[in-house]
Amino acid sequence: MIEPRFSWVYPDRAPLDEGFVAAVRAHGGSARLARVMSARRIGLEEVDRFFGPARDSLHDPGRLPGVDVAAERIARAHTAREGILVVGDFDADGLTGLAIMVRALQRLGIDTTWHVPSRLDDGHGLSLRAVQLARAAGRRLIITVDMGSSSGAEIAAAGDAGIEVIVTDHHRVPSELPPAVAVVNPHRPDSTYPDARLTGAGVALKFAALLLERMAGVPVEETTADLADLAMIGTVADVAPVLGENRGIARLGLERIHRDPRPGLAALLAAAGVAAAEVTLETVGFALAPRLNAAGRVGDADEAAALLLTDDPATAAVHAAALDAANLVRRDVSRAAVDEARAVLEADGGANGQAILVRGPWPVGIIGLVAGRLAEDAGLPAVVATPVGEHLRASCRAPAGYDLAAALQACSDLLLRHGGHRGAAGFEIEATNWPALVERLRGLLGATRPPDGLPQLTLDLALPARSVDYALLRDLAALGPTGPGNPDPVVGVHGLTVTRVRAAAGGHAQLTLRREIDVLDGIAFGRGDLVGTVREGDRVDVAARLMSRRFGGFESLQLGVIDVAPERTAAREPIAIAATTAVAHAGR
Ligand SMILES: [Mn+2]
Repeated sequence: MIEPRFSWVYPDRAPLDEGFVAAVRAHGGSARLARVMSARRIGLEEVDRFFGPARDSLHDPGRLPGVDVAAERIARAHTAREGILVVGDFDADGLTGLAIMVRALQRLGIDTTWHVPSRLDDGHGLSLRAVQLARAAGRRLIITVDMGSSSGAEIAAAGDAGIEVIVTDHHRVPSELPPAVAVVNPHRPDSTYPDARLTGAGVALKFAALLLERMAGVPVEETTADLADLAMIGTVADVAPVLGENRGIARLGLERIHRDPRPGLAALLAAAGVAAAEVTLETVGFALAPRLNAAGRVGDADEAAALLLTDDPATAAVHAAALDAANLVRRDVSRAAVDEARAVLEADGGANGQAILVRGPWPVGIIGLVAGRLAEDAGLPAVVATPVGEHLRASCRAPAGYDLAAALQACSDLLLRHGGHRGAAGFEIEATNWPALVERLRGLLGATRPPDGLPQLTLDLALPARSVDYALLRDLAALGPTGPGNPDPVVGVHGLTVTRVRAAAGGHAQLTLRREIDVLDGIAFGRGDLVGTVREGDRVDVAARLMSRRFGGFESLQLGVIDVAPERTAAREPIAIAATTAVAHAGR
């Protein structure tokens, strides 16, 4: 009996704008590609930039709010031979952004030191300890990276100590801007910057390029191409959508790392066993970002900053080995914590299909990872709390369809502070309020549970099996580089007959699927369960990513099968992909 694991969400069937399809076609793209682009909100005005060289996707850094005042203040520091302290967040976005800023200032000949606050002792934002460090070192100017918009109190304290602060950040700004010399942040209410999806490292990249142009005549394009590898890592690590300017940064970053990986990244890639020439955004996500983050989670984030700042291969190798070791510890500690959390949950009587809420003595640096794992495995929201000082700190993760930020907002009377998004959030709470929170949050999250209880899977295209071929794979490759917010398209392939299904090593399943006269090969990663539920002769639809398989010198299409459903025969009707094409049919 075939039971789909996901609730499939079909693409919009409304006809596309003819002008948009024509513009995509003018660049060699198809109507099917136009359909996917449109679903990702790539508009007509963006089509030329989308297909053009990567630099076309980058906007003028002079349009970022606050840059003029900030650049003037730094120029003054330069003239007066003042030193500057750069403070960056301890995650991969903050660390790569810090490396960009420090490298730019050093290239200008400015005496620059840096500091990374501790996740455990300081938390996010500009810490008072950082202000004290600046004071002790006689620094009169601090530049923040990937933080600071909400650090009004600390910035005021710096001011009292005669230290000025320039904020560069991409987090939401509070209703009152902090008392900084300048706040460079595309989310400022008065910002006219065209694309607010930049991360902390992205903002640092733009500002660094502007500084080097204004103060040293280095073309913006040169700085951007040189430091885009670092901004690309921050972008992927912060799960910012790889669309618009971020996609331009990702393209330039990949070019940079393929062409000439800087020593720190080369060493980290070697430790991960990935060849620099083979780096994709996926390898950035699973090989580079976790190793850079590991230091801040289970050790000292300075190690990661030092790695990104060295140009000496031998020094880089030492830092890379330390990060790799930290990553192994992080993995072990996370695994153990996931097991413990499951045991705690069992003892509490389980999640009862509502939401998982557990507390335990786990390192604060990994509770987000543990919550993510529990949420993914159970298909339910998960909240994992751990004591920090007098209070509990918690990380929350939820599958699509839930809204954690709204649920926490409704519990704000019980919380010390909270923040986040629909799928990921965090809070702090007095331990005495924990039982009340558990009860209320279970009720709130249980009530917003998606109707059929299945997680959603969004299809980018739904096509009859005969329309799915290697040409489609090549056609959709124009979307790349794929990554967060711009994933490999998922295609609903309709009307297939299973001719063979067998288990493959590692818990996977291999499928042979017949369409009219030939067959398509499928591999379903992590779906060993299909071997017991799918039978030869079954008529099915599959949801799959298109993959290229090299075999005997030939490239052929393979379906990366995500889900299998019984064929839908009802309500067959054409999908209007565009007014000028009426070829595709698909069941719904
Ligand atoms: Mn960030």
